Amino acid sequence: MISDQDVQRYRSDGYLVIPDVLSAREVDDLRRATDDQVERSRQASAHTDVFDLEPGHSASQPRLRRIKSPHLQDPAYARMVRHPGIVSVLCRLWGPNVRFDQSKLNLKAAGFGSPVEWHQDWAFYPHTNDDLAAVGIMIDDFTPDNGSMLVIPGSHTGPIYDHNTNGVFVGGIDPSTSGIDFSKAVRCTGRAGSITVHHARLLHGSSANISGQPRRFLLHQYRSGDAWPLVHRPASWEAWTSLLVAGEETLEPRMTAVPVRLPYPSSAARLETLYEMQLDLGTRFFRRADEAASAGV
Ligand SMILES: O=C(O)CCC(=O)C(=O)O
Repeated sequence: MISDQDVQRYRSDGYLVIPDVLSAREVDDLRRATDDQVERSRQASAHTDVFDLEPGHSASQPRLRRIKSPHLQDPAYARMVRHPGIVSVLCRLWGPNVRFDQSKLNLKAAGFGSPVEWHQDWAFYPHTNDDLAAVGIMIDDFTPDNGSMLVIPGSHTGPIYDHNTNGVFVGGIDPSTSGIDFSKAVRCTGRAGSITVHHARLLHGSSANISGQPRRFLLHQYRSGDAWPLVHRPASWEAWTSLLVAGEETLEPRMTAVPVRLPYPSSAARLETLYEMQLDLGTRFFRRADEAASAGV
């Protein structure tokens, strides 16, 4: 459970890093499940419904960038969706009703893990209120060198930035025109088994991993039980209700005065992932691993 001070910090900074939420056993289970998925990815020669591949991926040298919806792939991931240590934090922030949305696992293998350009999750999935957050589970130690997530504290109370390039939603912010002060960025580091909680409107991104240590990050999106999506309507009422991880269902979404920018028009890479969409970003902030390695940083 988090303290009153943590709740205040979340309200003012828009994020928390909470140490040691998972047991060593749970971390081991996640590592084993992730190693299994990397083995399976040897069979993929292009992106699939489950795997997003790094450039240079091959059967002999698997380079997996993302596992999509990992909670549907292995019980070790599925157990994390309703993890009491995670759900209790969200109940403390929002009250008793909490709903899961989806999960992804971003792998940044030692030496070549891809960067994620600056963005706000809210730009992808605005709701009727902004009690939405992503919970990131550190499967490895997150160090200053291995591509751990960067956030801009307090940015969750600011504007929703333009995530379009050439008139198309690319899921990333052009750093050259945004006016954002990136010198304010803070790195979320911690031991394996720790979690991050970041508000859906918080600016965040992460650099390539050119260190010798892997960085695997299991990310869950959650929302308050009374937040209703303004885009991406639920497939069915039953599917929607099955996502509640705490509390009770409601037919009365809470509406608040929140800034919204719709994620349209869609890019051709929309059906792939964030990484593919962000390739269309006009100017990038982070160097790719190959560029960073050749620049010696
Ligand atoms: O993997 C990371 O460091 C950031 C991930 C992220 O922001 C995302 O996938 O939306």
